[in-house]
Amino acid sequence: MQEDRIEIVEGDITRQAVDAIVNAANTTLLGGGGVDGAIHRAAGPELLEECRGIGGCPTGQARITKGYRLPAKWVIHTVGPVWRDGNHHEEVLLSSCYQSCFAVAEEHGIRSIAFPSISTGAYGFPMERAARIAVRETRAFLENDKQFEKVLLVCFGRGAWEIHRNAMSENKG
Ligand code: AR6
Repeated sequence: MQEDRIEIVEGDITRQAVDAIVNAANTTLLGGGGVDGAIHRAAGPELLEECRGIGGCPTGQARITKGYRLPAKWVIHTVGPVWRDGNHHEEVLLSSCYQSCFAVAEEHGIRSIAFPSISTGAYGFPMERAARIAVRETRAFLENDKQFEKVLLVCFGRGAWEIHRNAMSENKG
């Protein structure tokens, strides 16, 4: 059952013991604040070294690196859209982030993955809308997938957790 494979958890994504964690990066892939900063600090300097060799990533796409000192074996870096007014392809681009991460994960035989709430911090995407997209894309992917055991949507704080729980129940039908 696909619903059993989705978990909404409150916590720090750098502590998740899954095959891959997703980083909400920027197009340079050279680090930043928020979850990106936390992942680079926890993974150690080798992560930045590997990222330098990639040469960036366009918005809506994803790139994979090793996880180095993280509990996770892999980091999948994706670049969410900056929220402007909702009329600049923000929703399509955010959906594309989730789709790209799942595609990369599948190619690497990954069976468990943890996502942060991409674009909802520095990039200003309204979290209710972002959570609906995260839930919708995860369900759509799992519908046709047999390889994945677990998809975690990791929420930073109780408020974020509640928003994601609501998105899970409201979209069920
Ligand atoms: N674990 C899980 N979630 C976290 C953590 C954590 N340790 N830390 C923050 N969050 P943001 P963005 C949540 O700003 O909006 C960076 O500088 C946070 O509460 O990290 O995609 C990049 O380099 C929020 O809900 O990412 C880019 O320049 C969510 O993660 C830019 O920020 C995303 O917030 C990307 O902005």
